[in-house]
Amino acid sequence: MKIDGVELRRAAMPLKAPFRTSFGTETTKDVLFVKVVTSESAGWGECVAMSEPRYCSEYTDGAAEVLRKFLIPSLGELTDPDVHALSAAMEQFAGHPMAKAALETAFLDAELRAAGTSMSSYLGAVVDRVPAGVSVGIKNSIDELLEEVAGFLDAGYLRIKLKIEPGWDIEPVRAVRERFGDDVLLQVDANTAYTLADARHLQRLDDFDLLLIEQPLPEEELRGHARLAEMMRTPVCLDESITSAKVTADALAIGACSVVNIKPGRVGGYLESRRIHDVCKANGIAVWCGGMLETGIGRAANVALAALPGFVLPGDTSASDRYFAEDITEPFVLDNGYVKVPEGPGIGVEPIPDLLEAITTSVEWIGM
Ligand code: OSB
Ligand code: MG
Repeated sequence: MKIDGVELRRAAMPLKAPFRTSFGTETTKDVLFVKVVTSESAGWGECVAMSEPRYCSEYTDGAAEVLRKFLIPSLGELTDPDVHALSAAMEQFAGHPMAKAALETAFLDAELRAAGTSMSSYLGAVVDRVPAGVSVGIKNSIDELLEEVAGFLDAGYLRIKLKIEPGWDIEPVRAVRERFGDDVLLQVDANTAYTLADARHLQRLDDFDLLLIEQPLPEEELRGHARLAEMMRTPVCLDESITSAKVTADALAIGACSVVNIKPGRVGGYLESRRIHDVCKANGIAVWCGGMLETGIGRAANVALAALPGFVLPGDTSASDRYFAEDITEPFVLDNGYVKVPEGPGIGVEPIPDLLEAITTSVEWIGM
């Protein structure tokens, strides 16, 4: 398979409502789509970097630059590449996992489409639908929060994740438990907003029977998480800290977490995601699939990954209408709390040309 070139496409997807976390508020999703065109097919990837480097060091403009300047040109040296060769070629450059993941996924999609194989069967999926959770942003009031959670439970979501930060933690969790009961699968995500000095405060969350607390401490603090995990009954889950299969193995070895959020963009793609899944499964550690407000392109691949056997908890694999009034692919919908795994070749969905054009802000072609 010969690579003819790569299209980088920037788009602005309006969000139905602002999404607030401990690190900032998003109102529009700044997306970078990567389309790889080969002698036999074309494939799509969605870069999950955000417009500003707040969740991690990558950001959309930076990802576009590293793709056009280093990652895409490095493929020119490859003759008849497969996804492993492509992935190896990108390893000469440090960091930038989200940019790498987008290019690797676009190529893998093209490769699988040419072979007539679905992403889910390629990765090793064992189910044809996955349970959907939803991530609920920080609100201005408890009333607003309860109204939003009620809407998501009515829609059928099987698990609720509340974003927390100092000043918005114990009371919102208590309010959701009191209003919706103990049967709701409930978890929280701090996006690194606490320090180990907050351990006594965070212990108060133990009263609410949470599934897990996600990334309470900064990314580098594996030992801090291990210490916190000893002090809390609530299982500690890592998101930002999990940057590779090697880091995952180290985190598990020291007891830094007992649950892992796998986000393909954060770890450099679906091949590394599968390795993390395998490490966790071999250690009896539950994993679930995180999200980065993906459009249907990124969502399709995430849902395929979430169909692997180690994904035993509902992911942030929500329906398209969680964030978007109109997705750019055929929308992902909730059916009794589940989202269907696409069956077609590759990621199994494509952008609808008119809808993609409508949100596109720039297009650039990089020939080989
Ligand atoms: O920490 O999981 C996170 C969104 C952007 C950046 C980081 C995170 C999130 C979410 C939303 O929690 C996940 C989603 O619904 O796509
Ligand atoms: Mg998180």
